[in-house]
Amino acid sequence: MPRPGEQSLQECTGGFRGNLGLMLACLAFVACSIGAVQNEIFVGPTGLDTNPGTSQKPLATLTAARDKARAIRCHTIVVKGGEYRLEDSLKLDAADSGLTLISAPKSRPTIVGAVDVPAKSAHRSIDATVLDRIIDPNARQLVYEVDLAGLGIHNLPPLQPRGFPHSGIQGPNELFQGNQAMTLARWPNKGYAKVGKVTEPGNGEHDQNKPKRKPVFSVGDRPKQWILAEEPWMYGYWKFDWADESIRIHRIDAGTGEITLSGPAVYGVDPGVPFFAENLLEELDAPGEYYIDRAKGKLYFIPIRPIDPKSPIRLSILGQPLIDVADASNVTVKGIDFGFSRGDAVAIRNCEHVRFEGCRFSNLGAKAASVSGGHDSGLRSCDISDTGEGGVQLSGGDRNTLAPGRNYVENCEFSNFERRSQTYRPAVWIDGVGNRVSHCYMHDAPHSAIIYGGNDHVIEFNRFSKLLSLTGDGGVVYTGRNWTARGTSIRNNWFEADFGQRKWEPAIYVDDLGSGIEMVGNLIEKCHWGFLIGGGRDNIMRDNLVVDCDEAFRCDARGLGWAASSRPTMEAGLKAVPYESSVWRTKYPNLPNILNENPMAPAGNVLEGNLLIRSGALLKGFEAPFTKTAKMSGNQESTVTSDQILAQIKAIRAKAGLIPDASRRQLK
Ligand SMILES: [Ca+2]
Repeated sequence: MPRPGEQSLQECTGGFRGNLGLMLACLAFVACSIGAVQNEIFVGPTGLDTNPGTSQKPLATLTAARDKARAIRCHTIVVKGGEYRLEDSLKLDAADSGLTLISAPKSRPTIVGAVDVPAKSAHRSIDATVLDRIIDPNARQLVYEVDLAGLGIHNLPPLQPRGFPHSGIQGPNELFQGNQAMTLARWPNKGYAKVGKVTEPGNGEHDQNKPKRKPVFSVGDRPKQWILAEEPWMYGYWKFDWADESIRIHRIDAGTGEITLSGPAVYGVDPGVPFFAENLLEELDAPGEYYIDRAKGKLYFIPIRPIDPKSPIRLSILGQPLIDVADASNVTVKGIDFGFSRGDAVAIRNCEHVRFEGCRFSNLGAKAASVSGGHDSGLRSCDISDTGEGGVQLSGGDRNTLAPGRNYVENCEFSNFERRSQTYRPAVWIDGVGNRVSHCYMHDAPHSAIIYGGNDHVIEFNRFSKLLSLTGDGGVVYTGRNWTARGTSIRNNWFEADFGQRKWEPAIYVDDLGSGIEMVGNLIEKCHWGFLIGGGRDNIMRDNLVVDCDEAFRCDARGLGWAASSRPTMEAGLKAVPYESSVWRTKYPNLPNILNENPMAPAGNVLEGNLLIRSGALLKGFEAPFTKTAKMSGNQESTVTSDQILAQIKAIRAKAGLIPDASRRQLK
């Protein structure tokens, strides 16, 4: 194995072609090496920032290592194993261009945004004013107490609302025992209770200009015991099974237990919908639950397993990204783990050729990464799991000029990436122009894997399984409601099995008049619907294999019926981009004249060479205006899997999903 410095030099000399920034960075590296003073800076949790930063005498903090790297113009920081606790983001910018942060051989350093809660600081609570509030008397003897204020921990912000309407948020202070996230004390402990009689549904988005009316409803007698709760919240699917939302409780009627929420849910509240209540000391009654009294600076919890220093208890604190890279080029971060933080692990903003490779991201309050602006930057061969608010937000590129971002997420595994908000927090959300998600494996989450807008992205060779497990009306790969979000290619993906609840869920969903999407060579197995095309235009479905699905294609003309009212939204989307400009006209010739046609009607769709195996009749799910205007040829239906088709299926499976490269092998 090359030493980190040698590896960096190889990468430098291999990448000279036409990149001045990289060339300068490499020249500085070579000069530094020739100078022979120090071509690697070492950092380790047991080091000292007054050390010289050698392997034997490493620095202690990443910030000191960055500053020293800048000062002596070296470009390799070797990060020794152990845990690095950050109180603020490690910020990298143009001054750090050319820098590589790499784990020391055979070690897995971890960068965290949490504080340790030492085992010796936790003791069984004997405070009767606390314990008597806990409803289950058997739980009272299980509760541990920690004086956070006494430990100097004061950064305890109030909870933020989460769910469908609240993107871009951070998690609360979360407690972890070992690698497991604990749960804000809640009722019921698992699953959901149901809303009873609704006295006032509240006004949602449809009359948002009127004074807000707070929802009022009954959920039975249990809330009568929450009267003393400091900051009770409810999380629910208040109207639809694709729109979750947490809302603070404003008032509980002591006599009836009736709940008044602090504000309306986005679509109002219906009787019978699922919810749970959380952040209640009264409901601290199960292993793994915790509660923080912010006013007193006290933490109460019931451990998942006996408290053991080998399985440390951590409280997430940092809301900002652990590493924030802005306006830099040719920065590589390799072989480092990130976790136990309230916000995103990583931000990559307006960068060129910045890459995180072979990193693990887990137990985060928000996302693994946000990649915005710049170009040719992203994540390669990383593992992302147990994140609160999705996996990666990926954008870049210019919708005015259609210049591509070429930012990417490749060869990454994503699982349980909607741990807190459960809808519309996909593994990757793609925006902008010309970005790519390839060779990823996305599985085990309640809603979509990929949601995209913008233009000309590539979604290829990915593998998907066990998605949309709790929610409805979503697709594994989803877009919609925009005539201009064209040019994305969804190709050669393997939709393995186990999607949704067999109600609504297609593998590929081009919702409400979405248009100009190319879907080619995908293998879709054991799904409810293979494709749902919501009445849009210029969509191409070619050479797909649909196996053992209830229906292969559902293609409607909703814009002529119930979705006709969305025309203003569609026209607003059209006017938001220069669709009549020469660059747009050249690329999307069907768009400039759209308003002179019948734009709400399907048109220009193509179905060619698709093969349906035990997936019903091709036209079963078509509406007439779609069928009439689509170009269809060479599609086949079959009940048997011939050897030739089996070989085709195996070939798609073999090429899709993760590639076990050197960085992935080190993750195992
Ligand atoms: Ca509970």
